[in-house]
Amino acid sequence: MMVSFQVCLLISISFIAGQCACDGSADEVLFYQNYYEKYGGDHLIVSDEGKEVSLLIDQHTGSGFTSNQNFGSGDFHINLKIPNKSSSGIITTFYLMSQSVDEPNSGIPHDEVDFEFLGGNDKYTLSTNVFASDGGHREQQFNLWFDPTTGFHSYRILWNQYNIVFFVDDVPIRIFKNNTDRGVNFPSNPMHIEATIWNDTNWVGEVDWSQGSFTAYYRNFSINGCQYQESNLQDCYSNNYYWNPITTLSPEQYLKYEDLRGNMTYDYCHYNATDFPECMLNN
Ligand SMILES: *[C@@H]1O[C@H](CO)[C@@H](O)[C@H](O)[C@H]1NC(C)=O
Ligand SMILES: *[C@@H]1O[C@H](CO)[C@@H](O)[C@H](O)[C@H]1NC(C)=O
Ligand SMILES: *[C@@H]1O[C@H](CO)[C@@H](O)[C@H](O)[C@H]1NC(C)=O
Ligand SMILES: *[C@@H]1O[C@H](CO)[C@@H](O)[C@H](O)[C@H]1NC(C)=O
Ligand SMILES: *[C@@H]1O[C@H](CO)[C@@H](O)[C@H](O)[C@H]1NC(C)=O
Ligand SMILES: CC(=O)N[C@H]1CO[C@H](CO)[C@@H](O)[C@@H]1O
Repeated sequence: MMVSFQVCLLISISFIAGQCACDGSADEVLFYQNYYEKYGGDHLIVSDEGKEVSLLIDQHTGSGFTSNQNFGSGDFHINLKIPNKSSSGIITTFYLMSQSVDEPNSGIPHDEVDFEFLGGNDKYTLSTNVFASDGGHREQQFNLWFDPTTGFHSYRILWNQYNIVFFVDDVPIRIFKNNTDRGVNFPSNPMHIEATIWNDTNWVGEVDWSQGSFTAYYRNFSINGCQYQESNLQDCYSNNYYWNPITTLSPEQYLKYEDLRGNMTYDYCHYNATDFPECMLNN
């Protein structure tokens, strides 16, 4: 079953009304239709009648939300604005995950596909990572071509049986191919969506709590995903879902992708190629 409430509703409504509401603004999907609070209590605030959520972290706690459903494939997106102050030590995220953050011992293999902003003083590094039933360690990090603190930008993860593609404002910044036939691990378990704000002193430095609290803002809660129900993972590979036949970038996308590779500031393959067969493959 396709969980694209926005699309489905729009089509049925516009048929009845005989007019097209296709710009997506009229029937925006609201937070609680697809997500719920994971932790943080009053540090998670839903506003603008459900169209916006803010996640706050202070010395007491961070906060986060998670999707109602698990998915077997999809084209997942969110619009995000990260904290606009010196935020060393603070991490703002949007990611897919096979198990819940609070259930690390669930026995479900750990698959994860991450966007993580590593807050800094002047620079805001965007880190991406892939876990595939393993410990991850596949970081690739970028400096972006805009300031992610001043406005909302789109962060998107396409996940089908051929590849995972990370997009920022529709620019592909990373491709992780399914090369399981060549010994590369690839996420293969149902995943849900999470978004959090947290701190990690070891990874990104001390937090200066004297700055006060830190807030990230999220919008655009529609989900284009194949909802996972027990035993239908193969159905999620069907070409009836528009994202499944996507195996390559368009020439225009590829040019932008190549351009951005020059702005990669960290590549796990550079340091750790021998541990990861995908680093040895030249595609
Ligand atoms: C940072 O964002 C807050 C709202 O979250 C706003 O009130 C404040 O003016 C912003 N500060 C700067 C320096 O842009
Ligand atoms: C690469 O980074 C530089 C400096 O941070 C920036 O000026 C440029 O726009 C970036 N290019 C792309 C394609 O992101
Ligand atoms: C990865 O590709 C193989 C074929 O090479 C396929 O059998 C498998 O189902 C794919 N894995 C996922 C998770 O889509
Ligand atoms: C929500 O995100 C989708 C996918 O990036 C985009 O097509 C759509 O225009 C966005 N909607 C809003 C209201 O920003
Ligand atoms: C290299 O990968 C291994 C796991 O295969 C991990 O334990 C180690 O921390 C990684 N090193 C770096 C520098 O990422
Ligand atoms: C508010 C919050 O989540 N603080 C955490 C920051 O990181 C330290 C070290 O990992 C934790 O102990 C805090 O709980």
